[in-house]
Amino acid sequence: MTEASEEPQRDVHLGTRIVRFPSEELQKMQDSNHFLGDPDMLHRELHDKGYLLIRNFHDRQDVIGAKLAVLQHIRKCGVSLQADGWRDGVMRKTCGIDNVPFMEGRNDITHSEELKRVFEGERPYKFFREFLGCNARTFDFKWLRAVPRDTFTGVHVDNVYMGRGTKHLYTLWTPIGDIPAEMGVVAVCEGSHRLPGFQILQDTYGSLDVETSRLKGTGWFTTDPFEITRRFGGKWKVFDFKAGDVLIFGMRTVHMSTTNKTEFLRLSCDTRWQSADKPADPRYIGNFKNPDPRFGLYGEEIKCEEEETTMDELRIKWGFDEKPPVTI
Ligand SMILES: O=C(O)CCC(=O)C(=O)O
Ligand SMILES: [Fe+2]
Repeated sequence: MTEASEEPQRDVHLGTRIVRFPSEELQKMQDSNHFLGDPDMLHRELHDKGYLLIRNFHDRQDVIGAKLAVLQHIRKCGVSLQADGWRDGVMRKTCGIDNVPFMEGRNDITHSEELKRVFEGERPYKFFREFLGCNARTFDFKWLRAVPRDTFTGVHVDNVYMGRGTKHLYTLWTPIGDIPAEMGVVAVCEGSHRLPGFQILQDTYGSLDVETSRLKGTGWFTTDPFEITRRFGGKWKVFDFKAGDVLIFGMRTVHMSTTNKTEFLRLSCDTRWQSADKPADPRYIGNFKNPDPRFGLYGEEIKCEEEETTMDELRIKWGFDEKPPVTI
């Protein structure tokens, strides 16, 4: 019996698709905890699959402490949370992307004691020191996210946003709380960083710098996960995360997020890690200016001005001009 048939299936919203999980189309990630302490095997796993799922990477209580701090901050900032139930992150009915605070960059909440204990704590430093075989550094910039209902991150590779330093840069995605697939987790396309079928995507979209190319919009290649598997191959994978679990992947792994279909605000933070002695993308270390919401989720509403370009135009230039299929 396959694993897919042992577990009850649910509907998970993945971009423009509704997919049964677990199923052939959306499989469950396997963790790599058995390789902890063996950097060579961890590198081999990351090379084979394009991601490492590590359970209990952070201290669970520390992550729960960080969750409370973020929710308190959000509550202070406005009206996205219900007066009762805010401690669980229950959203008001009216809560949407426009009334959750933008928390990316370096600010009072990203660098609060509660969050630093997790995101710049001894555990990630120790992991990356061993994994990299040298001192590790993390960007000062933190991508702290509060994601409301019906919202998701589209398909992308991180290289398009942060490719100006070492290519050996790693994303550490940390769910802040228990986050099942229905609430908005990162979905990775296994094999997308190295399979020959993805070469054309990696040589075009994957090698883009969204700022130098003056791209307007999200920086996402598509919102349809199956456009990726149909054109290039790979397998979409997700997981029901518990507080403390993390996902690690490199700059060329194609990923997106599932849609938050719950009443709870989805909290997570992506941090970046690399060797301390390799060049770091200067936009995210030291004294950077905190960003305006520009790319990702917040890029959706932005209008295009002259000499700027859109993903639709670039897709035509790269030969991906067929319109994405109408879905659902
Ligand atoms: O949390 C999300 O919605 C997206 C996360 C992501 O793209 C990343 O960690 O690189
Ligand atoms: Fe990403």
